[in-house]
Amino acid sequence: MAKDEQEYTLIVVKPDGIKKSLTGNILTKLAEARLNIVAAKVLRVSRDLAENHYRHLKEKPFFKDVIDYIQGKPYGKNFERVMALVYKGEDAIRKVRVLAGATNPEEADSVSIRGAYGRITTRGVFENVVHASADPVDAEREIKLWFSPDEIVGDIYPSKKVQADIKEILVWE
Ligand code: IDP
Ligand code: MG
Repeated sequence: MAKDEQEYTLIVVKPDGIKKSLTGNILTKLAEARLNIVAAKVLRVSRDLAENHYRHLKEKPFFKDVIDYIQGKPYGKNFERVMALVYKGEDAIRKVRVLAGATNPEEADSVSIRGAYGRITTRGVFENVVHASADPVDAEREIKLWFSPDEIVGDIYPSKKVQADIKEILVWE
């Protein structure tokens, strides 16, 4: 990658981060990387999205627990949500991974997000508060999975206009 080339990375504040009221702390920590936010939203994670996002873990014994975890199932209805963001900047993927810390919260640097706020549950799930894309290929796949082009500021990947066959949409009363 050329030194001044812009990268994009997906960050997800997982349901444990929402439940522990950590969104502010996490965004403050991420500000250390001096990146730009180009997208943000709060959403419920469908089973389809969860399974697609974590498809590389399909054969792992903890797959079902990780799917339940990202959907917020263990925390109750109020916490079945996440905050998803796209950050842009030079070397964004690596910088965010450093601030997030190692996958296993017990091995993560103690001042990283996962080191400071994560834990391993009694079921053995790494409850590590945030997702952060691991490399450019993952980042592009994940950003396209979580966001549509019109939810992101700037044309980050090529997009096209299509005629949508809209049957019903929700509007304010
Ligand atoms: P990453 O989130 O650091 O990229 P991945 O290997 O992609 O790590 O795993 C996705 C998520 O699955 C982790 O963030 C963690 O919540 C969970 N996980 C990964 N490996 C394990 C494990 O060995 N035991 C329990 N949970 C795990
Ligand atoms: Mg990963």
